[in-house]
Parts: sequence; C-alpha cells; structure tokens
Amino acid sequence: MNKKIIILGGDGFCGWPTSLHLSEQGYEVIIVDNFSRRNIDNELETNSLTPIRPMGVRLLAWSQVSGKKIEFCNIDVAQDYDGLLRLIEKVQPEAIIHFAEQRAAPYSMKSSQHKRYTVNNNLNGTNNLLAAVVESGQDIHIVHLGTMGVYGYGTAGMKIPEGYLTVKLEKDSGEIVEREILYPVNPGSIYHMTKTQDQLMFAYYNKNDEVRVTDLHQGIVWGTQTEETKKDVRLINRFDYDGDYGTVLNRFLMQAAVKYPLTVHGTGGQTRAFIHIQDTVRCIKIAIETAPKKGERVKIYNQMTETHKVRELAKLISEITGSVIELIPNPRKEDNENELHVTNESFLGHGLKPIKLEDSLMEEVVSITRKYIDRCDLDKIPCDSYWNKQQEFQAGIK
Ligand code: NAD
Ligand code: USQ
Repeated sequence: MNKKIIILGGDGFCGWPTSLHLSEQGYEVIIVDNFSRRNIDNELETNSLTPIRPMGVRLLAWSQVSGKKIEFCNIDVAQDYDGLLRLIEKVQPEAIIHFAEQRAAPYSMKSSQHKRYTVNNNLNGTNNLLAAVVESGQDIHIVHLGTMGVYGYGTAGMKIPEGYLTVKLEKDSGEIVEREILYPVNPGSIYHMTKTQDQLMFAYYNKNDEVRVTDLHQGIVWGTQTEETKKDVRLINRFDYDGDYGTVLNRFLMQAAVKYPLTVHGTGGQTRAFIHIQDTVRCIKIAIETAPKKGERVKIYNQMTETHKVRELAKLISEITGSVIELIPNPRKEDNENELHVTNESFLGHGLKPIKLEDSLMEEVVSITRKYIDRCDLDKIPCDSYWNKQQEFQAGIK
C-alpha cells in the first residue's frame, strides 16, 4: 500500500504536529515549506512564544526520538510550479495535505500589500497544486485545510451542514425542484475570502478532472502540544500570541499568564467554533483514511468540536486564573453578537473523541504560557490591524 504523504506547509502550527503524527502512524512523510511564516515573524518583529527550532534540528530530533525519517523540500508552492510538479512526479504520494496558506485574518487586512500577498499566495498555491496533480496524471487525494469562516457565522437558526445545502427552487412553470449547492459563502476578511475561492477551485477540478478532494472546514485551533511534539523539547510546536497571528483562546491563555487584561473585542458576543490541536492531527488521519472515490464530489467535513462566545471564554479563563477582562473597540468589521450551530457528524461518526476545552485549559496555562512567560513581548499583544477606516475611528486611531 502507498503510504507516502506530502505535507505542504509542514513547518507551521498545524502542519508540524500533523507531520509527526502521520510519521508516527507509519506514513512516509515529505514536508514542503518555504518558511514564509517564520519570515513574517521577522517582518512583524515578533516570535512564537515557544522556542521552535530550525527545520534541520526538528527533523534530527524526530529521527532520534522515533527512529523515523521525514524528508524536507523548500518549495514556494505559489511561485515554483515546476518544483512542485517535479516533486509530485518523483514521490507519487497517496495524498497531499495542503496547509500552505497565509492564515491570519488580521495580517490579511493590514494594508493593500498584505491583502495582495494573501490573495496571490493562497489562490496561486491552491491552483498550482490542483494543476500539478492533474498534469502528473496520478490519482492523488488532496486534503485541504479550509475554515468555518467560509460560511460566515450566522444562520437562520439551523445547523450549518457539512458543505452542501439542499435548496428548493421554483421553476418558471411553478414546479418546485430540489438542488444541492455549496453552502452560500460569507467571508469576514480577505484571508477568509481566499478560502471561499479555494472551494470553487476544488469543485471545478473535481468536476472537470475528477481530482479527489477532502476540504476540512476547521474552527479556531487552540492548544500547543500533541503526543508527538511533547516527546522532545526540540519538537515543540509554535504558539502565536501577537495581535496578528494569535488566535483568541491561545491569546487569552497567554494574557492570563502575564496578567495582561483579556482583550475582548466589542461585546464579546461573537460565537466561534474551536478544536484542540491534538484533535486536528487525528482528524487529518481520519480524512486520509476515508478518501473520496474517483468521480465522487468534494468531501467537506466540519472540523470543530465545540462552540463558544468570546466573552464566555474570557469569563472561564478569568475564573481559573483571576485575570481581568477588558472590552475594547472591535478592530474588525463583524457582528458583535451571533449564534452558531454546526453539524460535525462526520468526524464523530469516524470515532473522534474530542478533547474538551474545560478539561485541558489549565494544563495549557501551566505547561506552556507560564513556562515561556519570559519570551513574551507585551508590546506585541495589541491588535493594530483595522478592517476599515470606521473601525480605526471607533478605536480613536484617526
Ligand atoms: P501557519 O502559518 O502556522 O502554517 C502555514 C505554513 O505554510 C507555514 O509554515 C508557512 O511557511 C507555509 N506556507 C505558506 N505559504 C507557503 C507557500 N507559498 N509555499 C510553501 N509554504 C508556504 O498556519 P496554521 O495555523 O498551521 O494553518 C494551516 C492551515 O490551516 C491554513 O491554511 C489555515 O487557513 C488553516 N486553519 C488554521 C486554523 C488555526 O486556528 N490555526 C484554523 C482553521 C484553519
Ligand atoms: N478576538 C477577540 N480578542 C482577541 C482576538 C480575537 O475578541 O484578542 C475575537 C475576534 O474579533 C473574532 C474571534 O475572536 O471575533 C476569533 O478571532 P481569531 O483571531 O481567534 O480567529 P479568526 O480570525 O477567525 O481566524 C482563526 C485562524 C484562521 C481560521 C479561523 C477559523 O487564524 O486561520 O481559518 O480561525 S474560523 O474562526 O472558524 O473561521
């Protein structure tokens, strides 16, 4: 059986622990990354709270700890089409996992240059991958990391289905017909917009070339370590806390550790979907093992395990750590209050046993944020990326 897997973006927050998990599970893993994420840390003059090691050190540590070898290729998947194609033709993998995109909404909204970079990088990367798989002539399963944000975060009281929606249409004759469509998109940032466009590319290449695709609409990932990254300090995963890349729950955990008031945007009534990083890597393995058949439409799974309101998360963390909560003007143009109900039957049906937020929060505070507290730069905590002039005005910037 072909157990070769190429992981695009395998140096990143989700890609690194996934690479280790699949290697541990017996897959032959080849990581592709261009280190753009590490370079963005240089641009923003910030760093992972955890001391992540260079790729060479990471791979050496993994071979010493596990006896297994992971290969690495430095390819920019958005720019170097020929390099990507040659690699695919040489490796002939069973599946390619696609994490290699600019993934921060605030970073994508910082300036025109950041908007253009995010669109160019994400859309070219996805199109290059699809075109290269077709040109290689191989039947490779693509597993893409999408986002819950493609749906927007509001519904008419119904559960968000897994990708497809059955609608009833009235024909000119008055007859009612049923159709299945992609759930209507409603992106909240340039970054989220690129993910809605990825969806269309998958649908098109799937229809035209029968490329087999699984698109994982993932919620906000929290936590840091997985069973594999805990095995050696040189394998530690990255932890972003800055105003651009830090996501809400990990930011609150770190803010609690350094006694910085928890930065709730607006009223904190935004409800979002969450998943622990350990469950992310388990879901990817399930997605590989439940690949669609040739000719089957794009499989879409909602990769999330629970939903929470931002202010409730702040309250929970405040109760366990004694932190102060601060409501600040929302830098984003988004609904300050929304309900969110999501179907996630596919992964639960395949045996996922979710890690619950309430059970693991304290471990994260103690084992990561308090341990690496000295590496935190307090000046990098505020979010200074505003969605538009009005948000800047409300924040008293202009
Ligand atoms: P990350 O930024 O930590 O990792 C992405 C990796 O891809 C980085 O190592 C980066 O250097 C690499 N990369 C980017 N562009 C590249 C290119 N053109 N060529 C080669 N490598 C490139 O992000 P992450 O948090 O690991 O997210 C991975 C994927 O999962 C993203 O597509 C993101 O949209 C999705 N996702 C993440 C979250 C989350 O909370 N982190 C939630 C939902 C979905
Ligand atoms: N928020 C705060 N305070 C903060 C940071 C964020 O109140 O200090 C709020 C935001 O305004 C927003 C919510 O928390 O309402 C979530 O923000 P986030 O930065 O945690 O998440 P988001 O921008 O949606 O993006 C993250 C990942 C992205 C992924 C997405 C999944 O960076 O890659 O696609 O989560 S989802 O949110 O389900 O679309």
